[in-house]
This record gives sequence, C-alpha cells and structure tokens, in this order.
Amino acid sequence: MKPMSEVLLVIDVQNDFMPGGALAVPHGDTVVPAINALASGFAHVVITQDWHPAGHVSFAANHPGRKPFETIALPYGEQVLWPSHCVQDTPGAALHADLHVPHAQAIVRKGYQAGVDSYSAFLEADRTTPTGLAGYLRDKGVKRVHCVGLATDFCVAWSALDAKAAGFDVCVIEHACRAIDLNGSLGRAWASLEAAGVARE
Ligand code: VGL
Ligand code: ZN
Repeated sequence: MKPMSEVLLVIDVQNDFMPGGALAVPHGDTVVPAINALASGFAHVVITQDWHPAGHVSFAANHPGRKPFETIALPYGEQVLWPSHCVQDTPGAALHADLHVPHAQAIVRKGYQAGVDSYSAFLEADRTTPTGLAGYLRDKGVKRVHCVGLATDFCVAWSALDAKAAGFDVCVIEHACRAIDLNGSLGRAWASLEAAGVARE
C-alpha cells in the first residue's frame, strides 16, 4: 500500500467523457477498471470533477455562430470551444457508476466560474486562480502525485504540469488515461510533460 505522501489523482472520470457522452473521449470507459485496480493500492486518493454552469464560456453553444472544436480568443488566452458537457448536477457530470474508490478523501470541482475554464485541477485557465488543491496536498504532506483519468491531453496534462510547477514529484500513468487528440494535442502534451520532468509510467 502506497503511503499518504503519494496521492492518486483521479481526473474527470465522468459520464460526459465516456462513449455516448456529450464530449466522448475514445475508449474513455477503459480507464475505469484500470483506475479501480490502481486505487486499491493507494491509501490517499483525490478525485476531480469538471463542473460547469450551463452558461460556461467554454461551451460553443454560448457563442452564436461558433461550432464545437473551434478556438476563440478570450482575455486569458486561446480557448477551445467544446460541446456543452459536465453541467453542474446533471447525470453527465456524475462520476462513472463503476468507478469504485470508496476511500477517496476529497473531490475537487473545477471550471465552475462561468467566465473561466479550468482544465487543471490546480490552477484555473486565467493561470492565477488556485483551486486550493496544492494547499490541500501540501497540508497532507504529499510529495508525489500520480495522475490518471481523462483526458490525457487536456485535464490530465494540465493538472500534471501544474502539480510539477507546484513542487510535487509527478507521474502520469499512461494505461489509466485516454486522450481526445485534437489536432495533434496528444503528441504536444507528452512533449510538454517530458520537458517539464513529469514521469510517464
Ligand atoms: C476536459 C475538455 C473540456 C478534460 C474538460 O477533462 O480533459 N477536456 N473540459
Ligand atoms: Zn470542461
């Protein structure tokens, strides 16, 4: 059993990211048994949920004339426009029913400000507003963050990079992640992770 100083960060294993969901990640459901198996070896598990209001700035539907997967310029930078997904308190935002991590200690929700996205579990897309997760993990004595979940090239990659920048040792456990891979985003994500010193396991 891994000690409390090593956390398993289970990222966005939510219905809308599963096959048939609003923003389906190809084979996204295959991470569920992999994460269940890993989680049984971790005393410390934290879960994240993408958690948007219906009027969220990342939804193409809130930008007349724009379509999903286009990008727009926002005050904080470039934003991909997504199909509406993970709307607060809807079935699509719920964790996958087969995710079995009864001992998870905390659930961090992100992306709940209407005007700011948050791929990262640590820092919102304005790159200044913390979610509080870094402080939580430091308070708990965490040294190493093991990242799993969806999607490798968006929320997993951004979370892993920010965990590293916050001073933690970080790895991404590849077999327990799946990617969206939009215009080469997966290759770019692995390159950024490697350059930052995030381990690929
Ligand atoms: C995600 C796109 C939009 C993710 C969340 O969990 O990777 N991707 N919102
Ligand atoms: Zn989102």
